[in-house]
Amino acid sequence: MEAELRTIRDKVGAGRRLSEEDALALYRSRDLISVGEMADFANRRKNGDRVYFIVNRHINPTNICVNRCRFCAFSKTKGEPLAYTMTMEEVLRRAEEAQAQKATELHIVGGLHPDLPFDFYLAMLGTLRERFPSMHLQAFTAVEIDYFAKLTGLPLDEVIRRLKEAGLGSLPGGGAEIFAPEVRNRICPEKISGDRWLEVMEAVHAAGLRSNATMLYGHVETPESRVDHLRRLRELQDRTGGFQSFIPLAFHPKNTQIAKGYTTGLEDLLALAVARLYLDNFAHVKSFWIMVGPKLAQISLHFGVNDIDGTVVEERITHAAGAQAGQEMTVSELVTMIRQAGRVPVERDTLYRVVREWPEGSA
Ligand code: V47
Ligand code: SF4
Repeated sequence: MEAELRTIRDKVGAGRRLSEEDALALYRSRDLISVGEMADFANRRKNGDRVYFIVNRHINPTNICVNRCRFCAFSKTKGEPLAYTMTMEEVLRRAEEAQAQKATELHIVGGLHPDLPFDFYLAMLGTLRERFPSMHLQAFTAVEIDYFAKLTGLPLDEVIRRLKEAGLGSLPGGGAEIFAPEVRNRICPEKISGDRWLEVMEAVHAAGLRSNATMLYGHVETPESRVDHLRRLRELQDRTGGFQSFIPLAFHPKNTQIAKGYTTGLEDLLALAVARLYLDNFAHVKSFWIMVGPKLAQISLHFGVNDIDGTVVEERITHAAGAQAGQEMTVSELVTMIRQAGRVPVERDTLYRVVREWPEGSA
């Protein structure tokens, strides 16, 4: 093992916090197995053998977006041929399907539409809550929450209060991308700053809602900017404790304005393992199998990951950018994948409460 890694291994073993230099050394290491072993150790100390998954359904009510980030193949400008906005009936039909499949969560994110009013989103949450009272509504990235504040002129905490009152249960982690301005300005110049993303999340946590955090990697960012991103997340988490899980998102280049190849298996596994080791105040590190593929998602369970997202059913954002994976995974496929990795599958709800466990030997 490299000398630098040995020092890091000692820290991990003693439960000591890693520095930014440590995280950088981990990203630069090619000793994948040693890094994975450390991440696996840190994960199992926290989560034992249990690996979570959720039965959920993604809904993207509109792809019309005024931001048009350079890495985004999903968004369209109003009037373009493939631009769409779902009617309430179309949203409800998807929610009904989710209910029939015993989903416990709807994951709802979309573009920043130039003329849908805030009331549209409040009505959507209200109707979903009324029709599906047991379904958790995980909706709107911090970018959308900021947009609602701009649209209405209301203060951030009032926007969040109204959404919560209408049925919002928690926030997904999207829109974080890479916080460092020199990278952010190149990949999504119109998007809110990293500082603002963190400010919105702080307000969300203060309102008593949990959220996730993400990092988009594999484009023009540097290892330093990734470490900076993780450092800012760890600092906010120290203050609020409101983040539930961290999900690294692998950049998919097709149909985007960023000329780059797909990420490799080594990059994907390192992104997950380094997050597990550096983000010592995050309980959960999640593989989004849609992005890394089901095979690597399974292997990642030995590289610090304790959560696989999810049944999903319909995925537009990564598939618009060339994702090769399917869009839906069944419960039995998820259970088999986790079991084969030698772990205990646990179906969770959004807040990580156990819905069902599959202990060894159970059917
Ligand atoms: O913010 C957009 C990413 C995010 C591309 O919180 C792309 O549990 C790769 O955040 N290649 C939205 N990624 C999705 C998201 C998410 C997904 C699953 C689970 C959770 C969670 C959150 O998708 C965007 C952006 O970072 N994205 N375009 C692309 N071409
Ligand atoms: Fe719009 Fe989000 Fe796509 Fe950026 S990533 S263009 S904000 S939908």
